Amino acid sequence: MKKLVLVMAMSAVLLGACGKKEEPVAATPAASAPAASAPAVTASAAPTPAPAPVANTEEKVLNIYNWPDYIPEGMIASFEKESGIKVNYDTFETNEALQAKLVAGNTGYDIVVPGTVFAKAQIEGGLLQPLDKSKIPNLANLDPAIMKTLTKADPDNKYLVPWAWGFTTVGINRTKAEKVLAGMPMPANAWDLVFDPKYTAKLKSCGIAYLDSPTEIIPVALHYIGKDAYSNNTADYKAAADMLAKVRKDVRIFSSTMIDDVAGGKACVAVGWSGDMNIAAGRAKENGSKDVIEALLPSTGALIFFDTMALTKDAKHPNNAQAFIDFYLRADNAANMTNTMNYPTANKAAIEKIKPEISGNKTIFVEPDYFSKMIAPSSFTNEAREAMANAYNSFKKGK
Ligand code: SPD
Repeated sequence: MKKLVLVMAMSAVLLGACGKKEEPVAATPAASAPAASAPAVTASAAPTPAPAPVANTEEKVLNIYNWPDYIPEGMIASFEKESGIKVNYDTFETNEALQAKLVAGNTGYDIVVPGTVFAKAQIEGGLLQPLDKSKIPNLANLDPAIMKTLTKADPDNKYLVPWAWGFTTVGINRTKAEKVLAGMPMPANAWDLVFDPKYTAKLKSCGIAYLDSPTEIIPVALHYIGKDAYSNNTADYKAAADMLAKVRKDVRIFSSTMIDDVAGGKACVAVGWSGDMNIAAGRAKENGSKDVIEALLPSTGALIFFDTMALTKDAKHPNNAQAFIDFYLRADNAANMTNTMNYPTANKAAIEKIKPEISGNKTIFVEPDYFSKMIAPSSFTNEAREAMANAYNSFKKGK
């Protein structure tokens, strides 16, 4: 019961945070809403027999391209065993890398997992193909409130199925950071730890890590300086680059796979993803470290993201891909992802299967009060992406 209340509150708040500029959501799930576009049935029409199920004649292969550290061990093997489909599973580290593959074409992948901030343009650019929802009955397990937030990127929920969501934030090895701060109080706003030279000058000695991508670092930098994280104003990008230039010399690690850097003590503060910071905390413990590692909840908020499964426009195995999506959407599988990867699922049916230590972790299932501070995802125009890339490259080069 407590978990049901939790998911309802989460959905409501998430929607509030992410749907500020949108229409209010209908209270009924999409599945039970009247089908406005359904053809009218006339009294004289004979009942149409249900079509016979069509056999899946595709070769038994599926090619998936996902983020690293995002799938529970054994999940692919169990899908392969059950379906007889051989899965080739590769990973990419940034939305930019996935975008470049999709634009080049002939990716060879059937399922890709873009963040919604990129997926909107990918849908508009014809890089993805719509799903055949009749092949994915477990779509019914998804939280309608979250699906409504995804309509910002995918207006009719035709292309995207949520894999997980999370937020970009500050991670800390409190034990090591406090030591080098030597009595200097922790800032009220955790973003100061990674963006204010007063802190970075000290923390550099225990290691500062940043995600290695323009569209990860520039939006949080914009937010830190009080600008729209998804600004379309190129002057804002110059301001973000100026702020970042002041801390450049203190940043040691640029990586989008920083779990081991944080867990192993190479970085004591990081701009990273919530779930990865929680994985790092767990991994450090498993390795016998006594250091306290945490994902922080900055007082000014963090940036929410949604990562979503989609079919590439030239997927050779769409039926196998939809079979996998349906498998992933089973409550047990979605719960297993959240329980092991520390990212919340959008699968409402899975919520009651989430372990108490995960559902009770406020940096995974963020409390409603904090949600109101979260920055909702938006999308980038091509011009904004270019301005971001320029700002980021000059920052990284130190010029
Ligand atoms: N280890 C899984 C990381 C998933 C990160 N996706 C983040 C996209 C943020 N824009």
